Amino acid sequence: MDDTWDVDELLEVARAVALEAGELVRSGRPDRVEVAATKSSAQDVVTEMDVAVERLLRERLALLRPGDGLLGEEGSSTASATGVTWVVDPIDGTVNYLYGLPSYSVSVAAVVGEPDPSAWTVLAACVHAPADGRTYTATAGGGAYLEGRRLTVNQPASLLDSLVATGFGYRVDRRSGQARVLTHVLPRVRDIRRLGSAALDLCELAAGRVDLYYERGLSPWDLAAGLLVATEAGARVSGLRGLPPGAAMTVAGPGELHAELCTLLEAAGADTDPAQ
Ligand code: LIP
Repeated sequence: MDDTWDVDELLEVARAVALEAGELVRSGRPDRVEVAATKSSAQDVVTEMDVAVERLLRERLALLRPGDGLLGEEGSSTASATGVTWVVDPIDGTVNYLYGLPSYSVSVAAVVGEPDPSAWTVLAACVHAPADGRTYTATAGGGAYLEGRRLTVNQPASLLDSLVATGFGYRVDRRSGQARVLTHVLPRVRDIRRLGSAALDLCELAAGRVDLYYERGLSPWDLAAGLLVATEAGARVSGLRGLPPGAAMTVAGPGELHAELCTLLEAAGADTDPAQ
């Protein structure tokens, strides 16, 4: 691992800002969360809290790491003068947050290189779940942890024994294609779980609470921190057809089963949308 960067210092910054943001998310949640805006569809919602948390992350990171870049789900985009860029999702699992379901997280990662899954190296990551206080962390080459417990992915005997997490997009055409792919996957696995936060899906994989994960349509901020946590817990994380993980497809899991799931998804054309 390149020792140019102090990954432990980057992790401490990631943890500090994720926990502070998580406290704002938790303590500031109104009884009735209002939708402030929508994005790719009327169901792709942004709350006032998403915007407020990204503002807090932007302000804190500018103070703690002057000159670093920033890429955030709610519009933050600052070029890096230091080589490090922070890739943040203020609330990953916004619909769960809107409904008061616990599976949502603050996701913070420090990367070097372009802040794109095809070009970046993720150096440090923190995924914090405000609803129950779980905090997942990882550094490049330093392992993945849930609080003080080192994480290792499960090694299920077969795909049919595997509990598989996935997620769905917000556009109707994308969702109909994902439903078709599900008909190929569901009969061949133990069961499916749709938790609603990609960052937490990847962390649950790292913790052995699901065996595999796949999803089409992830943005860099959905993926960055969970990618490092899962990788440092021993997961292989990729796209399909030899490509890196990213918007087309992200597949994560232990070696052979990861490859078996990729083969199944490639045969099902899971990295494409139905023709309009
Ligand atoms: C969410 C992703 C999740 C996906 C959801 C949603 P958001 O991100 O983390 O994997 O299935 O549809 O996109 O929009 O809540 O930050």
